[in-house]
Amino acid sequence: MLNLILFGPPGAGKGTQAEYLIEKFGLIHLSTGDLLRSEIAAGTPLGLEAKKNMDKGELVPDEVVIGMIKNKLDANKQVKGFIFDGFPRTVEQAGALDKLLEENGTPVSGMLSLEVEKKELIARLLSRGKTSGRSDDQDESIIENRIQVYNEKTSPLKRYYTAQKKHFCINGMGSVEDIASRLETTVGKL
Ligand code: B4P
Repeated sequence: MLNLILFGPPGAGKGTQAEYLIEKFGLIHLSTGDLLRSEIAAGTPLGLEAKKNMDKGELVPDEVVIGMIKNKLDANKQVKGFIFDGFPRTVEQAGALDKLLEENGTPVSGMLSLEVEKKELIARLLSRGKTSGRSDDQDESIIENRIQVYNEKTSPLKRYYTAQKKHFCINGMGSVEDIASRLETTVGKL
């Protein structure tokens, strides 16, 4: 099984590149951001609670996202693999993912970290904010907070996966096609 983690700060291109990787490698896409947004759209208690964190650019509590991922793994047993997009985002989430995948007998294959300059991240998110309707993409101070939360809580995961020899840096600047081709080359070596 191929289990890929697509990693990077907000606006690095995780969701964008996931679409290419799913098609190329036939993987199941698990985006915690998308799962949370569909809970919000459905007006569930989980979604209403998560929205409070998301609107401020803060992370949703670990137990909420870990529970969502567990449900999805349980519902997809006979598959080629998964692409985890935006998960894990904390060391606690990474530990939980290792445990869940261990129970399934299929470890993380690699963590692909998209590296993008901060100025470019802000420009991409503000641009998406004009059409997406996402409140967390429309206000520069919320975007700044998301980047700060990434630097403090999520970026330490690079060390976590480096210790497992699973961390791969990918240049996330340039055209979507060029970045997709860099990712494909790296995944081909796993
Ligand atoms: P996410 O949905 O994961 O959103 P994101 O970080 O903004 O990344 P996304 O994948 O959507 O965007 P992309 O970079 O592809 O998270 C949203 C919120 O949900 C979080 O802030 C948090 O509150 C919560 N959450 C989610 N997961 C969580 C977890 N595990 N734990 C706790 N909380 C969690 O694209 C951005 C824009 O750039 C797009 O418009 C795209 O078209 C553009 N773009 C992409 N590549 C480009 C390129 N090469 N050139 C130019 N533009 C490009």
